[in-house]
Amino acid sequence: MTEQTLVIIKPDGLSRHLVGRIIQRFEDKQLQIAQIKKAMLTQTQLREHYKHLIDQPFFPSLMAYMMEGPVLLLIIEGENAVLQTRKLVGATDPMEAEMGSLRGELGTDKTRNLIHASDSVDTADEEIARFFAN
Ligand code: IDP
Ligand code: MG
Repeated sequence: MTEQTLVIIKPDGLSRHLVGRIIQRFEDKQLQIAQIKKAMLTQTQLREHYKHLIDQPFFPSLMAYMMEGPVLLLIIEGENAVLQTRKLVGATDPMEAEMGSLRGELGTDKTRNLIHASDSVDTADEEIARFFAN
């Protein structure tokens, strides 16, 4: 089924100049970019986006990381886009992510793991509304 999902290329993806390589992998898998924009995320957006992690000890460093520079927000579209994108991105911890995945290949740190991807169709709808409301 055709779906849309939200991808965020996190600040280190931009500062390490990995945007082209990351987007290439989505295109290779026949996923399309429906919308794309560069933005600085706000504390309010991030507290909502990561509300499931607010009590975690790493939450302050996660917030600082996500606000250290601009991010790239993408709506990715295609067949089974939610699951396909999660597979391409790989497990949260780059040390556990499969080598063929983006985090497995390019990531080195459990917080600074380069990319966000929505974890379900419902979450994707919510996150697309949050970051592409206007
Ligand atoms: P996900 O990004 O793979 O969906 P979540 O559990 O939703 O993983 O966590 C959101 C983000 O919080 C992760 O991508 C990562 O940047 C950070 N994070 C999650 N768990 C940890 C942890 O155990 N240590 C440090 N950072 C973490
Ligand atoms: Mg998540």
